[in-house]
Amino acid sequence: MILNNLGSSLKESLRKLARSNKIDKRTAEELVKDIQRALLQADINVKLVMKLSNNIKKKAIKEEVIEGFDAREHISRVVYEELANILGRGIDLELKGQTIMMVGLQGSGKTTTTAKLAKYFQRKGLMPVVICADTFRPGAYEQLSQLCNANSIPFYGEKGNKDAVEIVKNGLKEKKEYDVKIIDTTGRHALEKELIAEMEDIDKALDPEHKFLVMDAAIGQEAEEQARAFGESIGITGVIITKLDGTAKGGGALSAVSETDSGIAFIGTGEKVDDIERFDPEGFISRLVGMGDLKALMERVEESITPEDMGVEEVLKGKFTLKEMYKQFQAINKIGPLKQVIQMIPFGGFGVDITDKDYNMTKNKLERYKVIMNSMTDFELENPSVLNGSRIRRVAVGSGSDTNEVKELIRYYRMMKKALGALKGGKITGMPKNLMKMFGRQV
Ligand SMILES: Nc1nc2c(ncn2[C@@H]2O[C@H](COP(=O)(O)OP(=O)(O)O)[C@@H](O)[C@H]2O)c(=O)[nH]1
Ligand SMILES: [Mg+2]
Repeated sequence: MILNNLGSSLKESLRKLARSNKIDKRTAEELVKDIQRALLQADINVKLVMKLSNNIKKKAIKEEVIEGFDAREHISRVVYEELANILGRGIDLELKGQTIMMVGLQGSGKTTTTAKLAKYFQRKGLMPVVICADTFRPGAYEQLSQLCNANSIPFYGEKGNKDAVEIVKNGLKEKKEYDVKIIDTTGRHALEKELIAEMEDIDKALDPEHKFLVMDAAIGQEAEEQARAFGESIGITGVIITKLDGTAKGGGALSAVSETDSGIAFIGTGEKVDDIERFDPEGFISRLVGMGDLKALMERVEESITPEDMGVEEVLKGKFTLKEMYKQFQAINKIGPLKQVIQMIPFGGFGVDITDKDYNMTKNKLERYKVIMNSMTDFELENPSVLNGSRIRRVAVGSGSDTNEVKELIRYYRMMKKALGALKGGKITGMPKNLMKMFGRQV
């Protein structure tokens, strides 16, 4: 998917830049060409690519490289800002009672995503109910009610009733006690007048807090027209891109976001109800340009393992010793597919692009680190700063490793501690501190 392909080519282009303090015109032009190729291959809209590359070129050459940063960091920031302009800011989705209307063409993944969203809210401790307002597609009622039954999601529908607006009104009355109401609507094969008219009627009857446009990652360039049509008729508060697990490049759908006055709310990454992720453009782009995405990791971690597993309470109190890190290493295995998790961590010395070979190495590394920590005393685990040369030598011998590896572990620990410190202070994007500074953030 786009994340992998576009990500690795962007990273490759950026890697070509020497670690110098100057960017000459020719280097900038070559880089922009590489980036253009990567974006076009990912199916990003041509107009957007041209606009973006012009801006990158202008800014990369014109703007001074900020003191203390090298050319690569400078250009990363410019690329980051320009991509952020396309993808929009992330959308706020408050965890409270609300009504959400799902729209999109037939086959885009509306019904599946409706169930996924309900599940998402359940995981967050809310009580969602799903209402089936698709009266057009044969079997729509059965599909959604079965999906809901199989996943313990409360459901409302009226089999045989062709009046979608009436069903929605009845459903809202009948299911008053639920806090999040998610309405799955009809789709068509193409944009048709009837479809738009029905969406407008439901929109009026519902007055929903959110209107999510569901788009298939494989859609390509017609995404733009679709997004514009839905945007103009009912207004879109967020886009959900589905099937990003497949081979689709996703660039069409991504480009279409700039046609709606919104951003990407979620991405769908599989057929199962749990295969949905909240989308965070900052994190996404950070990953594209080769920085880790600690925020997405944190969200995942929050959902799949208990706070005790991660020693969250201690960390929030400002306590993060090797003991807490040890706990976290053990917990990481529980969040499984480790590979996915690791890709989101700014793993510093571990390298950002993870191939299967690297991944095994990294997994082994975590195991090695655990062995090393097992050779430390409780006092050392609780007070890592006491680990001086002689202690390090003792630990190295005791764990059958060498002092460099022990030092590497300590460096990793310090990096994590720093990252968690930033987390405590509020926003975290997984960006190194100096980059956050470049993006004008308070650090
Ligand atoms: N691989 C994959 N398949 C998906 C995803 N979302 C939906 N689908 C599949 O896409 C097909 C159409 O989905 P459906 O929800 O019925 O689309 P609707 O017509 O818009 O309601 C179904 O076979 C789903 O299983 C996704 O994120 N990944
Ligand atoms: Mg459907």
